[in-house]
Amino acid sequence: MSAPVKLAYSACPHDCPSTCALEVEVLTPERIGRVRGAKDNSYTDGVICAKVARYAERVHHPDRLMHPMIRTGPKGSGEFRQATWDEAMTMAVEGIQAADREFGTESVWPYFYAGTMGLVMRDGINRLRHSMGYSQMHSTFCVSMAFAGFVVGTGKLAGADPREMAKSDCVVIWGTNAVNTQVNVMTHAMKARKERGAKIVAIDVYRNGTIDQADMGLVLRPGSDGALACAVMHVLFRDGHADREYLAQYADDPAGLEAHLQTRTPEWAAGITGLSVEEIEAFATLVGTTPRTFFRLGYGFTRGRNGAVNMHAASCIAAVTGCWKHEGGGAFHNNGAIYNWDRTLIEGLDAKRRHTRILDQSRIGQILAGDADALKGGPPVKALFIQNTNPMMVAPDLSRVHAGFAREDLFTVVHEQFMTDTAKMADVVLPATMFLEHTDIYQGGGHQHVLLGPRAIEVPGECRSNHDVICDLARRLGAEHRGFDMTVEEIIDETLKASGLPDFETLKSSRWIDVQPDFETSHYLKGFGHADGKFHFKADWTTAMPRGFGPKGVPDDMPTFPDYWGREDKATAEHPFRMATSPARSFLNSSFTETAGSKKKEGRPAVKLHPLDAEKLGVTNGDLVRLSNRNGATRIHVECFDGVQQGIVIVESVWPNQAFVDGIGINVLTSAEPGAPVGGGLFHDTAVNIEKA
Ligand SMILES: Nc1nc2c(c(=O)[nH]1)N[C@H]1C(S)=C(S)[C@@H](COP(=O)(O)OP(=O)(O)OC[C@H]3O[C@@H](n4cnc5c(=O)[nH]c(N)nc54)[C@H](O)[C@@H]3O)O[C@H]1N2
Ligand SMILES: Nc1nc2c(c(=O)[nH]1)N[C@H]1C(S)=C(S)[C@@H](COP(=O)(O)OP(=O)(O)OC[C@H]3O[C@@H](n4cnc5c(=O)[nH]c(N)nc54)[C@H](O)[C@@H]3O)O[C@H]1N2
Ligand code: SF4
Ligand SMILES: [Mo]
Repeated sequence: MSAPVKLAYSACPHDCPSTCALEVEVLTPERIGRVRGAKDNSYTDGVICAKVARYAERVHHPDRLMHPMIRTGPKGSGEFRQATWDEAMTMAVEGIQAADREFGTESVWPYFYAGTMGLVMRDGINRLRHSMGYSQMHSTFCVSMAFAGFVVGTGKLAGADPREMAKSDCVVIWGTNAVNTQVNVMTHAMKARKERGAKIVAIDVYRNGTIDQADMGLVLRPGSDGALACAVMHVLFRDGHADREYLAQYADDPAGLEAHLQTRTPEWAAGITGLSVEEIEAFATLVGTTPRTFFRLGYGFTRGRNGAVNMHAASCIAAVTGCWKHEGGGAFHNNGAIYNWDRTLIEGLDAKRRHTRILDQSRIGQILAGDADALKGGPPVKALFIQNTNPMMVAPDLSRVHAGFAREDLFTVVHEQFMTDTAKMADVVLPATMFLEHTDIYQGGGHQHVLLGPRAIEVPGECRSNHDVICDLARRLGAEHRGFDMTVEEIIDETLKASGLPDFETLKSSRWIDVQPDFETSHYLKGFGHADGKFHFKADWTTAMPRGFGPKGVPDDMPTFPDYWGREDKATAEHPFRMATSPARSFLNSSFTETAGSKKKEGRPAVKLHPLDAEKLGVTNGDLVRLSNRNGATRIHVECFDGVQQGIVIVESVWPNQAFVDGIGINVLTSAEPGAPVGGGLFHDTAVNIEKA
């Protein structure tokens, strides 16, 4: 018998609401084997996705960056030479200081997102930013519209315990392709089906893996969810399924809502959504007659111009039926507000300067192009320091982004695990550790655990963690904050205690802490999060945002009551198709596009096109077509697919630019217009023209 394999405990660091508790086989001090989900974590329940189960492929990838590099060829050429850390950091500091000297501190923009969700490694960059007075960043890639739309109704970014899905009689998976993006939603929903005969409803713009698993699949037009939600509520009031007693106690204006919905009939919604009246009636009757209905509201249906309105509208249904009263009922989007983190130390909030400008992450193309409005009237951005994100692939309006990164007068430092499309544009590239090579803490957005991910293996090559690089940069730049002199463990310990949680050692022995509030709080039975304790059918878009979400721009015609807000990028004669860029199963945003296992599963970029549309265009499977609109164009192969409505096309995933024939990815078509009311990426809201290439 061979020796028992050593197991390390960790947490998945990726930008996925599941934040799985992991068990990692440690084969040698440097090598891992299989990765599994922890069985004794009540949310993870022993299940993780396939791409992380094969994580050895990513940690031990032959292409991992191992040494600092300095660019020798033209920007983007990929020509670099190896350098020492000291040489690379000296150059980084000189570039940043040169920008600062000539154009002021705001010309330096530390830029990051959620490549790791570890609190120290993700957010520590803000400590450097604030202590130096560099430009701030408004995070809009992902959650801004979804959070705004949920919080405007409930008053709080929290909801029913997602594990309660297993006790539901109907689970509505709305605008999230959970089979691809957060497999644990399916674990709990499937338990309900197996044990209680629960019905699963999935609502999406194409027949994907989640719809395949559902008892009822609604495939509607992108951006039309507000119409569906209103028609459902119309039927609920009409047929006596509205819980009037609950509404009188818990909602702001049920009478006003009922009157408003008079004209929002299933016939009206059918015209907007492309669903049949029968489908809408059947869905409404199901949720109206099933007290324990759980609404699992995702991100996907908020990535459009009317996204926040659609989220609010969907969340209103749970208030109309009063399903919040029941175990296994209610709504859930994200649990951000159950964690009472004190972020002062990690983010250096005590050093924050109030008047420093805040730049929108999704508008990086405009910002680098010198657009005065995007720059908030301030100086140009002359130096970028990037961790945890790959904007050359994932940001909207890619042609501007590419042109911006190519600017000769822009100095760019990228700290990365791989030579990504963004790293290729850098002057200095620094090699980063992966989560198993450093220690951090994590919070589950889609559940209720704080988890510890302790370092499990040796650091390969000359890789350094984000914390180490930030602290070194701070020393060299003369940034002052006590956090720069602390170890990760010390920061975690102090942060846990300041946040009312057990200390580092306690977390280390328990691996995770379950911080789910009690049933009455989670179900808002003591009142919703607004000052009046009510659920708000009447949305006040000017106020309802979670802390720290910054700029608001509320258009005059943004609806107050839930509605269909016809703001989406509509099909026109010039751009007759509407495109969503839904996530692929084996990639996670721009991550895993480098691993062989994931690449093999995903093949190549393709546009899913209805067979009748393909016929009209005179194309078939495997043909190249050109997708174009005002922002740009790119060519892609056709995959005929009858799981979409005619006129709707799906391109799964953000691929590396070079995976496309023209060397530019799908976000060349995505608009960088900020979504209302707080900004946000419009990744699933793009009108395009398609022609045979
Ligand atoms: N077309 C289209 N575009 C989209 C989307 C879409 O659905 N369609 N989705 C959008 C959404 S929701 C998001 S969140 C964004 C995300 O897009 P990205 O920010 O690119 O997402 P990730 O793949 O999570 O991570 C980015 C990088 O972080 C690096 N990284 C991971 N851990 C560490 C670390 O510890 N240190 C350092 N220095 N680097 C690390 C990884 O190697 C990876 O290259 O994309 C957006 N873009
Ligand atoms: N495998 C995998 N897992 C991931 C990611 C990934 O890229 N790949 N990304 C991670 C990240 S950063 C995030 S934020 C989460 C996001 O996870 P989700 O909440 O699932 O959100 P999206 O991935 O944007 O899209 C989900 C679904 O919304 C659909 N959709 C698009 N427009 C509409 C619409 O108007 N109405 C409706 N009803 N549906 C619509 C899309 O077709 C897609 O199937 O997933 C995370 N997990
Ligand atoms: S499901 Fe999400 S959190 Fe869990 S292992 Fe996969 S990527 Fe990580
Ligand atoms: Mo995201």
